[in-house]
Amino acid sequence: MSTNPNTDDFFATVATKSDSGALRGDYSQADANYVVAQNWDTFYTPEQHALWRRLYARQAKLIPGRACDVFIDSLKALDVSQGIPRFDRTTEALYKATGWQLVAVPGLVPDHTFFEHLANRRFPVTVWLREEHEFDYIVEPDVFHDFFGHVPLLFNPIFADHLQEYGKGGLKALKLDGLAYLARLYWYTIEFGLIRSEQGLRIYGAGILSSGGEVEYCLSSDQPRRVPFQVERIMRTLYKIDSYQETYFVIDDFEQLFNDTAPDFTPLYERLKQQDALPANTLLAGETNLPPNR
Ligand code: HBI
Ligand code: FE
Repeated sequence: MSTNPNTDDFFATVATKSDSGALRGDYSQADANYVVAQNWDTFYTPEQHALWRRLYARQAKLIPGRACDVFIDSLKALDVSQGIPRFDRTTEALYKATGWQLVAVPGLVPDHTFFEHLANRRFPVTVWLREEHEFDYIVEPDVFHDFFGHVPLLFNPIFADHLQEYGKGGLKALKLDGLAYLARLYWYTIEFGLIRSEQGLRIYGAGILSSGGEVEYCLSSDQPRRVPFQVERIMRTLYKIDSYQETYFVIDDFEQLFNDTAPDFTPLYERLKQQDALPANTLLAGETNLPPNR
């Protein structure tokens, strides 16, 4: 784990959990890449499939007019409303579409392992499902967050290419002591990103799309800031892991995400190490705060 003093809470949390062995999930059967068998036929109870159906139904009702088109279209095509999906089935369709595969993991995996998977177009999906009392809120990613939130976007070729590049960038960042910065980029895009559309702001971030409350909040509330995407600004900005975000960053399209994160970040990391991090609720002088959807 990084000893960089800028490291955000999320990673401190993960580090603590890893060190104390308190990560949720059964890691005893995992291979060297932390991959396990999903064991779909035996692992899940009827009650867990029923809980998935309820989670799915709630989110599916919220997303029309709020999630970006590719998320809505891909989710529909995935046809996973009726129970926890079989990863191998999805992989068949996904591999044809963008060359990505899903791999089952016991839960959070080490940074290096996570980046290795992405760099090789494998998306790690947690096997276990949250419990009933976590219906509204869960800290660690479970199968509902990982699958429902992340997998639909992997059907978009530009997003899919971006995520692979992010994985390669992660492996580089580990060597350059830039992980905290790259993690902020991931957080404010892949997890909590907004995107412009002709009809107004739309969501593509998985952390929002798998959340019961934030889907509405991020687009309609007057409280948070909505700031045009800018890589260096994001990498300077701390984030909240235990509340709705105080700032969302808005991309124009997935090409922007891909293009603006293509450069070598080595000089950027060096510059960032000389600067203080910005609080999560910062609005810089001259920065646009985009209005909520009406
Ligand atoms: N492991 N399963 C899993 N899912 C993640 O999103 C994840 C992880 N390990 C590390 C990690 N993310 C971080 O390195 C990135 O979010 C930056
Ligand atoms: Fe996630």
